[in-house]
Amino acid sequence: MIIASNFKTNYTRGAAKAFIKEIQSFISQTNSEQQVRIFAPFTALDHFDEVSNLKVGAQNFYPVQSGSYTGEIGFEQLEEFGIDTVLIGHSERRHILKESQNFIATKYDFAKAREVEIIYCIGEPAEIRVQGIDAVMSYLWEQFEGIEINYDKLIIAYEPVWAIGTGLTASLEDIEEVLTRLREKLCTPLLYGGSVKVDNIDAILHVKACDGVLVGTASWNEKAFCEMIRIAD
Ligand code: G2H
Repeated sequence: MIIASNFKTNYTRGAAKAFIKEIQSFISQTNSEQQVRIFAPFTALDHFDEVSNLKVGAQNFYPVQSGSYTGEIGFEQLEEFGIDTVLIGHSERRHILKESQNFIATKYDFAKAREVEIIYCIGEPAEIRVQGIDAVMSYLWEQFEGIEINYDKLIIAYEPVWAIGTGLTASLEDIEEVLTRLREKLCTPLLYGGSVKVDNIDAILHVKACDGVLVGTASWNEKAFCEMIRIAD
């Protein structure tokens, strides 16, 4: 299973590095076989000890190696720390930061050309969800516009927008229905994200076609995140 934590705009450099170290030692001590990802803030990126099934990733990047894009982080700056997994298409970047599908596709092409792992996020807002599964699926497929899905390092995270950071989790039936429909066309790992927590992770990981989770809020606590990895084991 893939168990990923998205720190979003949280953690100081020191706190994030301490978190990563604690998760590394938990994985080593327990010999966990889960594929763990931690999407830390840029300020916490560093050279971390190698733990084979744990990768520290970037939540974002600007699709250039380097250049004049004030305030942005280019790929050269990620490569310095050996970052080889990135998040693209997260709903907070689509909706709050106003990233267009066109720009998201440009970022995707750029990361794919650099052969890094991509966790590509998709998800529908509440007003689409109430229209039923067909409306949800056509909304989700639109979020693949410009995305070359035949990529062996692609992971999809289905994160309904109305479930993100709200404490509202999609029902197991809804998650299964969406993931099963995605599975018909995609042979890449499929994750669920949106208010995953210690109490519901086991049931979610047992959903058909679910290959893991992307966790925000509930993972911002070392003990809780370790517990989620343990439950997945
Ligand atoms: C969805 C998720 C992590 P949360 O954004 O990507 O966050 O678990 O807080 O809903």
